[in-house]
Amino acid sequence: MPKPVLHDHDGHVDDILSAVLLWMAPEIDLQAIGITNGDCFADQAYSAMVKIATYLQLEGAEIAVTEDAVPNPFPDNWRKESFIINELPLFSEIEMRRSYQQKQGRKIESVFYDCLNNTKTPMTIVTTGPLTNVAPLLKDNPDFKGKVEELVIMGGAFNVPGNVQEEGHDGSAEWNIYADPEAFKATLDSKVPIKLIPLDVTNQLPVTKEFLGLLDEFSDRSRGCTLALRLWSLVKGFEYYFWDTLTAAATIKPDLYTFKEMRIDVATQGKSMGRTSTSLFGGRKVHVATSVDKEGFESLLLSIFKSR
Ligand code: AGV
Ligand code: CA
Repeated sequence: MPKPVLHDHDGHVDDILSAVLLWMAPEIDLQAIGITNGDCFADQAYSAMVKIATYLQLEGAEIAVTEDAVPNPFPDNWRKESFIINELPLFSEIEMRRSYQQKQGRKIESVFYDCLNNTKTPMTIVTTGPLTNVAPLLKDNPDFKGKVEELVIMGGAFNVPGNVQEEGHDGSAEWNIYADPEAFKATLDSKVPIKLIPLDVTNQLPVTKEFLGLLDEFSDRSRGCTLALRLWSLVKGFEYYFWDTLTAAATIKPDLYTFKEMRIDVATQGKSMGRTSTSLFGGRKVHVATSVDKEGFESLLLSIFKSR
């Protein structure tokens, strides 16, 4: 039986490709995708996601959107990538599928609520952006505890520097947590089992030219590979990691990863806002990914993208 999954993402290149991976993986039954106004402009990322579903002929998952702001907004130049994605020439030929025409995306909170409320099998929630939508869902519905199998989160930095470079910040935090530290804190306060994919492990896997070359080899036969190549090619020129796709893959094939149980906490104020740390006393037990089988991961991605 495929795992029922909800994916909340914030619209950057690897977020979109993670949604595609979860949608295409036979191990997963992706029921809904939520698009948050984090590392994107949500209306642009929503429209791009709809075009991609049409381009790859993917069906079944409802695409939802929330245009509320996050407390600490992502840099505009990163967010603007969503305009470029939405206007990729790749999509100019395709006709919007009728089921999506003129339809506004429903709000994430109602779509996720409906999915959890109706599910007979506990669901896995994957987040590859801030926890702004998922935290209140768990907080306001304590009876959902038995409905959520686990939460798989891309976020945090423990024994490596963070990636926030904002004025007045000490650089110790990872962006998804920094964007809404209170939401992450509230998520830790829930009773749901949590797996975390932090920068400590994603730093080990940059998106390489070699990997893009493999996608290129299949791009004349595979729309999945063509799309992945085009999207990742938009962001080359600086280090771009397999952040969110590593998180999707940890949901699809957890055996590729080593996890360590740790007690963790998060700073919600001050110059280290959003910093995650281990805590000897107190804190909340989570399973933190510490390493991944690089070859196994890359071949998993390739085999999924190649399948369309
Ligand atoms: O901190 C990693 C998160 C991931 O969810 N995002 C990108 C991934 O989607 C924020 C981020 C960090 N550095 C970035 C980011 C960069 N150079 N460009 C765009 N986004
Ligand atoms: Ca993201």
